[in-house]
Amino acid sequence: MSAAVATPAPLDVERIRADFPILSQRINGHPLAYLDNGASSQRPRAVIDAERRYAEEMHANVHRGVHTLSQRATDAFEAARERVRRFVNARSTREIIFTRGTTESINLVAHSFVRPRVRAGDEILITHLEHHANIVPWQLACEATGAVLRVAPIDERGAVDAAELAGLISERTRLVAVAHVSNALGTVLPVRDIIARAHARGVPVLVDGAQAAPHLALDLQALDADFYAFSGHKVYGPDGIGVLYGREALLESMPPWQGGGDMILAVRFDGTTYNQLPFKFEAGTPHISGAVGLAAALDYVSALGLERIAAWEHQLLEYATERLSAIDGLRIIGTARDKASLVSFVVAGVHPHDLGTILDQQGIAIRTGHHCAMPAIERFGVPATARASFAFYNTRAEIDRLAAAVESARAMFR
Ligand code: 7TS
Repeated sequence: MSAAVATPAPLDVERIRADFPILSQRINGHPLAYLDNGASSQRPRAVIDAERRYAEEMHANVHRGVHTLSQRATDAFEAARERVRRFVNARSTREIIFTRGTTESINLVAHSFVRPRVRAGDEILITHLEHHANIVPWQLACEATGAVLRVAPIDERGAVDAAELAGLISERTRLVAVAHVSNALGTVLPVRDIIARAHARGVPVLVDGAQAAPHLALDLQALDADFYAFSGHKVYGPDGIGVLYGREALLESMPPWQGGGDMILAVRFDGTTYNQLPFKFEAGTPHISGAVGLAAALDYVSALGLERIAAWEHQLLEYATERLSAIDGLRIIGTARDKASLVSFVVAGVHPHDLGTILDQQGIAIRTGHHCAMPAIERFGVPATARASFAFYNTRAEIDRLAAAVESARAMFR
């Protein structure tokens, strides 16, 4: 009578690595240890092949030709939209808008949802750990309208308390916009709880899922988010393509933000009628091959299984945390209980940029700096950190190399 919680079979990481041509390179004479997946992850051959096959066999413009190639391209593009819908479990493809990435998705909401709705004195609520892409578009909207940006705090571990955040919701709050996973600290936010509390006050919620989509299984109907944004290049797909999910009723109520081809039904000088969803928000020729590549990437991660991916990445996180914490003078920035697979850290006496350069000489790629989340990093009294961010194709041996290289850098600066 044991409650059978099936443990997923572990990933065959060595076999998986063979799917990623770029990983077999040597960098500066060493095998590449690619630990910068938070910035951009690598593409499996299946994605590269899908993009190439599209270019070789299908390319033409979409939604506008009767000829065979245009029909093929349109079919491939719309099949990619359906693939995304399934990946996030949205109700309808009308809720899936292709964008250039998370940044553009959030800007779309700032322009078409927030700006027309807010008045001077209205509020937009974010958290202290947001990426600049989930800060600056709201600041611009506030400047244009007189609305006010409010910021929910993070604690000394880098965690966000949903009740504390909800306490900052007022009669004037028009939108809550929060990350699902912090790119600078690794914190997984209690987004389900935040959304439930915001909805109880009648406030819609945008979730920045850039760092979540590669690591967590998504079910947007269960999550009940009003908007959800992510990028292809962080989920093992191409750059220049991303997604905005929006609740259909909200998208219907929003004006377009860019004008041009494809987003119209009829254009006359005395007035233009807009196309239906999702095309209303996709002016101009889209990144068709990018969408096709993204669909292939979602096929790839879905075949591996998000549960198995999360299980392996969790092991990598625990191992990296253990190995790095054992280094004298190393301080991990971001120690929330619920974390995704990245570790931000500083080493006493070694500037993060020097560390990044020394590691690169040994073939180890990490990111250093403020990670486009300056307020989050400065909250911890440092101007910059080094960040190792892991994907399912990373290994414990790569973490051993990281730890050894950090040790040797520390010795150099002593
Ligand atoms: N939101 C979060 C949480 C992110 O991590 C990023 C990119 C973005 C938004 C913007 O995504 P984009 O695809 O539109 O650029 N984060 C990072 C990073 O951590 N290092 O480089 C880019």
